[in-house]
Amino acid sequence: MQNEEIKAAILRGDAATVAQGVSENLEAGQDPGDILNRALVPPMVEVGELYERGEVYVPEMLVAAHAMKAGMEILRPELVKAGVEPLGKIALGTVQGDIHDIGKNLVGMMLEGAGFEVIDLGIDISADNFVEAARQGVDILGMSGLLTTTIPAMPVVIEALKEAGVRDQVKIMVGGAPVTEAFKDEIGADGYAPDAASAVRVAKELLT
Ligand code: B1M
Repeated sequence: MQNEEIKAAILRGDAATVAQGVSENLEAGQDPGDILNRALVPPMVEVGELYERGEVYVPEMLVAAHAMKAGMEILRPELVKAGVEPLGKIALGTVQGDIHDIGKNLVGMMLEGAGFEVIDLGIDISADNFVEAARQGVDILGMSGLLTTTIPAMPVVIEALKEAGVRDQVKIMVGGAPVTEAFKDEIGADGYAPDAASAVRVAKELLT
């Protein structure tokens, strides 16, 4: 299948065509890294830019991300076999006491679509679990929080990282509706993104 057809299928949220296209192209001997970079990443970049310009909204971004994920499920083992290096490794979780995960999942899907390896820690994640993820050797630790009552858990995680001696081994990105750039500065995180499209940009900046 032509890359253009896969791209168009992602943009219209047609997961079945994306999965079929990725399978066909792998069977035809196409390089897994090429499929990622030429067919799956470009439409996610495009949808992120459209979102930032206010030309599409969260639902469009979600359907595109779901379609991209259908292709990634097939491609991921082949990327590993081929030794294709991800842009970076990021562990994402919703902070303790908070079970909102729609935004976190969207951020994860957009990051995956951009070529990051994403470890989804889940929801209601304790400081100890974030510390453990940092110890596993990720580049970025991402904390999501949707409640004004739960985002105070973010500085608690940062303190726990310091106490465990791993704060300097990871970059910390924070986000979620009540989180702001000023809050990020106040708690000593490294990056803040207001939405999933800018989370990709911020994650790339944190690794340069
Ligand atoms: Co809740 N809820 N909720 N809720 N909920 C809000 C957040 C609320 C604003 C609704 C309201 O009152 N108007 C309010 C919070 C008020 C406040 O804190 N000031 C609220 C409340 C109060 C509660 C409960 C306490 C209600 C109750 O039980 N009395 C309860 C708390 C449960 C808990 O967590 N312990 C609760 C429960 C729930 C549901 C379970 C029913 C459900 C969650 C389902 C789920 O996530 N699986 C839910 C929902 C759906 C919402 C609303 C309606 C939508 C949230 C959402 O998914 N938005 C929300 C009201 C609203 O926002 N209109 C609300 C869409 C999503 C794509 O956006 O999550 O902001 P968002 O993510 C964005 C950015 O923030 C950013 O990128 C994302 C994509 O663009 N982002 C990051 C997010 N994480 C990031 C991380 C990053 C970077 C960017 O880096 C790591």
